[in-house]
Amino acid sequence: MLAERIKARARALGFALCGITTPDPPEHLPEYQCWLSGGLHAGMEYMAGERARERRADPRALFPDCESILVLAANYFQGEHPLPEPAFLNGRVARYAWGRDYHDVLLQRLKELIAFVQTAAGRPVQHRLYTDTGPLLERVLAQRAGLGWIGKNTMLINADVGSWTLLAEAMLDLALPPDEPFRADRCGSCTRCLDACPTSAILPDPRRVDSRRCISYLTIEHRGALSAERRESLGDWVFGCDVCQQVCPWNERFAQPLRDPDFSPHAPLPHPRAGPLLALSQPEFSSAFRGSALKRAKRGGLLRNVAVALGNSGENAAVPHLERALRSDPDVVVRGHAAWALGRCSADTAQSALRAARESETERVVLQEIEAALAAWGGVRESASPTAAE
Ligand code: B12
Ligand code: SF4
Ligand code: SF4
Repeated sequence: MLAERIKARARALGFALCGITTPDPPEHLPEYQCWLSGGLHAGMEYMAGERARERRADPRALFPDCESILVLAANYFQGEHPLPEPAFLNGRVARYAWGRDYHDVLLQRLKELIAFVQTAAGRPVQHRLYTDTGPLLERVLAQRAGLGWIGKNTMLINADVGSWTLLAEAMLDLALPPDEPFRADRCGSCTRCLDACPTSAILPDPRRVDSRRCISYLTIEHRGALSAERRESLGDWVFGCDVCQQVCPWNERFAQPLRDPDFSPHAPLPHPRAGPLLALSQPEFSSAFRGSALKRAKRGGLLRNVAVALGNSGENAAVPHLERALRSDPDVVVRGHAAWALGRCSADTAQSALRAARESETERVVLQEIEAALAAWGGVRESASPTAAE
């Protein structure tokens, strides 16, 4: 049967899961509307416009001749790669970004799958291919194609594979028999992800993530300065966040480490050294992260996050890296966040670096950060001093 042959080919191409669904409107559209009306999309305006809503409401608005949708999931789990010691000098990066940029990897696999579909169907098959690249509610389509359920952390979870998966779709003008939707909810009474989320970004009913609080959004999508409260919430994450998946029992029990070279960590990943990261020029950044998902944060965003992670460590060994960034980084946001971070290190050198920068800095926003950091430094200093503690 054609559908079975296509699924077998998808598995051979490195997709762990493949299901088929119709292009009918998604039944979980109200949850998306609720997410938007609460402002939970934060600054992602591309999720909220009228055209964006219309297209997500009806996949046929994207491709009127669509007869069926192949929904695929690729497993990117690579096993554990603990942070090397001293851990604070390394940035923590979400697993999905350790290897090659999945948009490139999965699009290539989709194209190879389409070549097979056309040969097997014996005719040209019109198609549209997506992997996080179009206005589709991908997880809802995956659940409807039988790939798994949407967990309380809003991830698509499969009982055999877990949730370390990335989704992709091929819309076809070829009729294929749809799979049964996955109706069960295997989360049961578990609340581990809700309890572990460092920023309480997961809202339970209906299942939604408040992007304004989510570390993944803040480190990857948010441009410009972060508020002081948000900076503290990032901990040591410099790109994305995996906490709500790390704690999920379905990943603990069933995630199978994969030897897929496309998703294997490429240097300087999985845990790049914070010092060298904070010193990257624009050309060095472009060259280090060419073909990597990290380039989405852009140089300014990634270096801002690294400065924040070093500030959150409060470690004095971070001072020389932060001092250099405050003195000479061309990006105002990076300099401002480096100043904030220095305000959280108790060494005298942190204070001297802030005072010296106050003399030479010309940008008002950075000067404000320096003043605030000097004020904060006094408090950090007192709480770090043994005399003050007595
Ligand atoms: C915007 C976006 C984000 C935003 C918002 C995330 C969110 N949860 O809404 C931010 C930047 C925070 C983000 C973070 C991440 N993302 Co993202 N993101 C997207 C994107 C582009 C759109 C998601 C969306 O439409 N959100 C709006 C909400 C309302 O829709 P939804 O999440 O699909 O939720 C639906 C269900 O919850 C459903 N629903 C609600 N209640 C119920 C109840 C039942 C019973 C059922 C069946 C359904 C249901 O209704 C909603 C739709 O109406 C998709 C790609 C795509 N086009 O779908 C990737 C995508 C969801 N992201 C992905 C990944 C990998 C991540 C991260 C893990 C990356 C990281 N490590 O940092 C984190 C995970 C954070 C999290 N817990 O969600 C993968 C998820 C793969 C998977 N196995 O689920 C996707 C599918 C990209 C891809 N092609 O693989 N992401
Ligand atoms: S990705 Fe991190 S911050 Fe976002 S919902 Fe999951 S645990 Fe919370
Ligand atoms: S941690 Fe528990 S509640 Fe959260 S998604 Fe996994 S099984 Fe569901």
